[in-house]
Amino acid sequence: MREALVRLRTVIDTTAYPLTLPGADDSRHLAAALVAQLDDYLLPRLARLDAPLLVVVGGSTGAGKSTLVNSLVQARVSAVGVLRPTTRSPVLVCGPADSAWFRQGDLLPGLTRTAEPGDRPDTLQLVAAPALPAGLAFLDAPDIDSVVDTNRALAAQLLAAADLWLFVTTAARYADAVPWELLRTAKLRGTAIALVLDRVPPAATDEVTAHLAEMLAAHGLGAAPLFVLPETVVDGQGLLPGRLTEPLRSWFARLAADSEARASVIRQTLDGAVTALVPAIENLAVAADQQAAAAQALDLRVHAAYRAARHSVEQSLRDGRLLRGEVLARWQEFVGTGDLFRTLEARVGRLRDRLVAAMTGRPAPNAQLRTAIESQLVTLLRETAAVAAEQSHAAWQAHPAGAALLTPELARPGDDLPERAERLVRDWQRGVLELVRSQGGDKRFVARSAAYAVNATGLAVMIAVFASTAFIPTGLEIAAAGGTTVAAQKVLEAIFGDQAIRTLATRARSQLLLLVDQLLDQEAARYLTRTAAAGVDAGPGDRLRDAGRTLDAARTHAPSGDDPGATGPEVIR
Ligand SMILES: Nc1nc2c(ncn2[C@@H]2O[C@H](COP(=O)(O)OP(=O)(O)OP(=O)(O)O)[C@@H](O)[C@H]2O)c(=O)[nH]1
Ligand SMILES: [Mg+2]
Repeated sequence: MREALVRLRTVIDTTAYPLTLPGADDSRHLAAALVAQLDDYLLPRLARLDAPLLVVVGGSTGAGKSTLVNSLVQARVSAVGVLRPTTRSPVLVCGPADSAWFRQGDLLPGLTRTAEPGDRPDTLQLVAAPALPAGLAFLDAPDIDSVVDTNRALAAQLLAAADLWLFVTTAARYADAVPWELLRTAKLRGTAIALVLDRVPPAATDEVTAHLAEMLAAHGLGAAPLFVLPETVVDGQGLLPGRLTEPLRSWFARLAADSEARASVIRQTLDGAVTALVPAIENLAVAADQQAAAAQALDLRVHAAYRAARHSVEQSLRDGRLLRGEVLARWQEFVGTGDLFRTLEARVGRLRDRLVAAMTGRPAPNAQLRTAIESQLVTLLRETAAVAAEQSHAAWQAHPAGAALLTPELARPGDDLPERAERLVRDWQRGVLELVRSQGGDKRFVARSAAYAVNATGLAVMIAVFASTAFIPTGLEIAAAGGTTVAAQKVLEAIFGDQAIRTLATRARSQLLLLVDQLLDQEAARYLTRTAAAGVDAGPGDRLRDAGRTLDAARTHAPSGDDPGATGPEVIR
């Protein structure tokens, strides 16, 4: 059982709910509360079943909790006051024999033990009271419905560490909502409870007691003993008259004296707390799975946007869209004014050879064409990346978890995108020339391919990549109208008719798309790293459920007889 709980603690502690989803806050709190309860109570209690029974005194502010604790131990161990709330730092009173156990700090290890009164919520003042029998300790907690946040949180934490809740309410406050919420929790957890109805005006005793008893029965808490204390004046020490607290004191004295009875209270609360873990874990498992699903959904949206971007680049290469404007003009200039076009004849030799032959000795190929290709491609990449960023941003904006991860700059491509796109195109162009040089074919070609020829062929290959087949009319017959456009077309047709150029173009195209993929991957990573950094694990729900099943198997199932809670409490006056 202990092992199962230790394992469960690790799993709960390492499961995060970082994405902003409905209920994620609740899950984070629940997980933190469970880890706290395991550390504060379940693990130390399981390790020492015979440790003293801890009664945590809880209730609304001013109900008289501190006064009651002081009265039960016959000493002013906890400050009482008129300023609400008075108790801010918990005070634990035990018999001298039990001091060592509580001082040792296994229980509620997060609270620093002190001997002096204080008002820090992270300390626990320990007081030994000779009037208190061994085996029993009272913890005076801050108010449960406090205006002070830390008080409320601390009170809940302390109640989760109790073997027995002693709930203190008053004739004026017993119907308040907050105590009943906590009592419901206690009932769900199977925590052992006793109640004190304090400061009851004698005339109203029957009515108020009956009503409270009714409420308790309706909440299934009828089995809890209910102590009714009439309104009274406190003595000079601020203590209640002994005769009024006598029934409570003797009830606790009997409990302290009877190790069987104490063990049974402890078992009840312990079993209840462990049993309550099972649905809580399922709760967390569902939330953890939602986190994983949301992270995945966010990633999918980004993948979809950047896949579409890649597709759009591919499409632009295929439909000849890039072979327009400046690029086309430069290409026409490049081929139309040189010997290239003039030497071009249908069905004559290999175009590549002719290209080389025609261009040998010409001035350097048009650097402007290369620049035009570069800027055309860079523009395409920038536009495509902008669309993908916008789409991803819009998709995340529409998702609560996505919106929380967004920052404004994600709506645009990365700042360094223009630079990277330019580098990409230059790298690609260099790669194409390298390809022409190395894959250019036979020795004859290589021998002839001076730097100039390599450049010319490289440009033709780039144009072929841009043109793709879609741009080229299928028939080779072109109306013999003059003009450079027709000339350029013819050259393109010839280029596409040339197998070597086609092969080179296919490779150059793949290389370009590979570089584009890398570029877009980097762009998408700006988003994907955010979901990754949020730290949602894969399959977190299963890990939790698995740990829950192990615990369930280790659990000693308490026999569930008739629920005595529905009948009505034993009222002690
Ligand atoms: N007359 C009368 N006064 C009481 C009784 N019980 C408590 N008081 C007074 O009510 C005030 C509040 O009592 P505390 O014991 O400090 O109340 P508490 O529940 O500990 O309050 P917090 O620490 O603020 O949560 C003090 O002034 C007490 O003296 C009682 O039975 N009769
Ligand atoms: Mg108090």
